[in-house]
Amino acid sequence: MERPRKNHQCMFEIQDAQLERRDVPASNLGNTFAIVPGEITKAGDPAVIQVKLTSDLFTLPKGKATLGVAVAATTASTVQPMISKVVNGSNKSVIQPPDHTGGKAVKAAVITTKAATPSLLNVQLGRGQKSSSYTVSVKDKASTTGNFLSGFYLPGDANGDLKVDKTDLAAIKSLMGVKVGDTKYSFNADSNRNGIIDNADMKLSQGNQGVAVKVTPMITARLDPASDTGTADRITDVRSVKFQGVATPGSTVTYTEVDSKTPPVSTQADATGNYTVTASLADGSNLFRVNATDAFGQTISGLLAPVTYQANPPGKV
Ligand SMILES: [Ca+2]
Ligand SMILES: [Ca+2]
Repeated sequence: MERPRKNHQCMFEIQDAQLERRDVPASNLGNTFAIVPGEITKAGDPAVIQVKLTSDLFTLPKGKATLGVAVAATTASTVQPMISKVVNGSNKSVIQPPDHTGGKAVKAAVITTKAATPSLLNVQLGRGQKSSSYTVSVKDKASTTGNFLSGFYLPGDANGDLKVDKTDLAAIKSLMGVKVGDTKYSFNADSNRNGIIDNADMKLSQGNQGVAVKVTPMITARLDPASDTGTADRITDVRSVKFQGVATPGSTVTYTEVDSKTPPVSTQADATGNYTVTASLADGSNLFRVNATDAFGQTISGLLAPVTYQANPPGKV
């Protein structure tokens, strides 16, 4: 039997596979900039997620912005998470009241099990203020326990480059009246993600003009070709191999061999997000888990393809 869908339910897909990405830029994540996991551990008790806006990672020309957040269960979880409140450091609610003028309650033609209606948040970062903190409380509709993901996105960023500018206004304007299910429908242009692109989305984009986010929900990890002697097959006779990649600027990147064959190594991504790390190899196969933790509170984790140390690697002359 199919579960009845709520009229107001709109799609917002966040998959835990996105936490496991490796070696691929997150081009399909659009204007989603952070995916933060949470867990409801006790039935009836909300889970609490802390996020931090920092002046290094968020450009807010008017000192304020609207951000969107939605929660969804992880693949294995039966929890039905919903945002119960979001407060700032002074314990004041920052959730915008629903806009009843724009939302025409379009029934989504394409809906996923990861569906959730986002909440829009009014966030601030005053001039000279280094950071501001927010607390998201998430409870389960059916009072069960389980794991979920919170996805944060930038409303008004129609082309998913994590900047809101005139290009985005033009994109939204060109899609006025387009509904979910139409071939032209753009998830990113639907700023409030209610299934129809209209004036409400335009207003959000206008309000967020100039806002930019440098947090990115991805990490790349590439074995330096110079560390892969002989054939390019990840079999090498180099003991200390170099990896290069990209993560959120300033994030801490850690490589851990899953069976602790070698000690973990850490580095910090630079202001443009680039990092390099040198890890030592034990004899035979080495399996590294990569973690990147950024100032917003997001950790991205991925498992790399194994790298093997061997005295005479194939193709070595
Ligand atoms: Ca944009
Ligand atoms: Ca909309």
